[in-house]
Amino acid sequence: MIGSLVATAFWAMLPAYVPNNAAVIAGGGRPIDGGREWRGARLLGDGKTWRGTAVGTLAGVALALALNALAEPASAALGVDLPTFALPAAFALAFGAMCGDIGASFLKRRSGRERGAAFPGLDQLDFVVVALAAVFVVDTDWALAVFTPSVLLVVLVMTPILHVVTNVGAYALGLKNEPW
Ligand code: CTP
Ligand code: K
Ligand code: MG
Repeated sequence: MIGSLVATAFWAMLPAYVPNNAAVIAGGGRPIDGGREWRGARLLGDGKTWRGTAVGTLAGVALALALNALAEPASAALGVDLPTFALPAAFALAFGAMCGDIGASFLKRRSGRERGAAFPGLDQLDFVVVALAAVFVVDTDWALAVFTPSVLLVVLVMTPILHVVTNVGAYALGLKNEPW
């Protein structure tokens, strides 16, 4: 029971988990805010780039399409009914995740935090909240069917744990400047 909830939550959220990690690898180039400041601090900062955002979004959508091809054998192997992703849902999860991360940087700059500073809580959940909100708007019936209250609860508990583990891992591998 809990195993199938975790499998469903992880599978359904993968297109939202991958974009941030892809952006870390692909990031660089022109910042989205073009260097502009607002109220004495950068609007978003150098850590939010066009390339990172575009590559991250595409990576999330591409992963969703790959999962679609694997849904049947994976469901059979695990004995769980894993969902497939229509293109709008895939895009909402991936782009929503990137927008959540960008929104968090906006809030970090407003609260005087420099690029790379930690904001516990926000760092771990920003992308999930916006990705979920986006997919509920874009593909409401699908989202209601997949993200039942118990799956949502698993997502909210599991995501911060996965976020900490992947970021410490990326830091250890030298891919990230900070372990958060
Ligand atoms: N990145 C990017 N574009 C994005 C998100 C991330 O290019 N939309 C890249 C940047 O190179 C960034 C790295 O991924 O430095 C790590 O992402 P993150 O930790 O979110 O950014 P920070 O540099 O820590 O900046 P901030 O304080 O604004 O979160
Ligand atoms: K972040
Ligand atoms: Mg960071």
